[in-house]
Amino acid sequence: MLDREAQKAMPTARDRYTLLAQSHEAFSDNFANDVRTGLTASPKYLLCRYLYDAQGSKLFEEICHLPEYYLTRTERHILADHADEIAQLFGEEVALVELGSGSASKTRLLIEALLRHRSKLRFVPVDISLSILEESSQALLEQYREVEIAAIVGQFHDGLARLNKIVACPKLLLFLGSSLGNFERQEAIRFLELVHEVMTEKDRLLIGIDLRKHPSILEPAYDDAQGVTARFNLNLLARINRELEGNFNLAGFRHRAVYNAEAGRMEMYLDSLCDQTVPIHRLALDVHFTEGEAIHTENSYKYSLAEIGALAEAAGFGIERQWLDAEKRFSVNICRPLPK
Ligand code: AVI
Repeated sequence: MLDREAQKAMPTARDRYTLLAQSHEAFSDNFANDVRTGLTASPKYLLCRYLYDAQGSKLFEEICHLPEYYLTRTERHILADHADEIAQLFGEEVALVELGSGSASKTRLLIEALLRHRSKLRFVPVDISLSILEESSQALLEQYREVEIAAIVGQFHDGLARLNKIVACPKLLLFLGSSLGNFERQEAIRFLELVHEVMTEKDRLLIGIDLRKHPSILEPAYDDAQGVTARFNLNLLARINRELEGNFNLAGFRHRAVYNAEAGRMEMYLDSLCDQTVPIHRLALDVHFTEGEAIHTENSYKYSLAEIGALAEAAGFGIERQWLDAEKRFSVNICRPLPK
């Protein structure tokens, strides 16, 4: 047991935690404007980043445990098998940065591997959900006394812009869960270019990317038997009701998920089950729907190995290591920035 003096000297979980936040107004203003733009467009759409309010983030956590949603557990297996090898790519000093950290559950594998050979570690999670960020940071700080956290609540671009002010040592940047798949293909290149800009030659980027495969595996992953993904998708309408005084009747819409093989992407929609008009009071807007009319809510792109190579190269990276699971469903890639 530690004596009193030693206990006093030991930093508490609070001392090891800093939160950097984007202003709340900036967030809610964007939401209102983006909902107006999307629901007055033809065809109608809503940006998928708005799926993740506190409720949506919880539902997404549930999705990650579903039997049909193979992505999370497959990536976890790959990381578990190679965490030590990844940790050995770095010297004594390294900071772990996670873009879109969510509950950071897979990150624990890397934190533990890094701590096996180091006495301390700075972790910088970046996420748009404050509640999930605070909850997961608290759990990590309690579990690992050697970890210090500088959490950034905001969009990835904000996180990247602040990164080098808070991290001076080599970095391992994580972009897990095939989150890259939620960008359009050109946007994915631009995003990786932004990441490249904040990296030095000693840094590495670890990206988990879902692979192209048969729709019989993909479609159930995005339309599960328990209806969790349907609730996740419909929560977007519930969020508009909560935050913008919308009047969506959730029973008047149905979740739909289809694989577009040509574009190589899963698409999610909310289909109107009847002709209806939905007022959104805070926007002073009435939105008209015909029966069967869809709101496009998400694209989730899948990549071939050749497409991953081309994507990395286009953004200025070389692929240093690449691991797949035995069924070739998912890939984990270590990207090295090529000289600028
Ligand atoms: C967060 N993102 C990578 C998930 C995906 O697979 O595109 C979001 C998701 N949408 C439906 N299920 C999961």
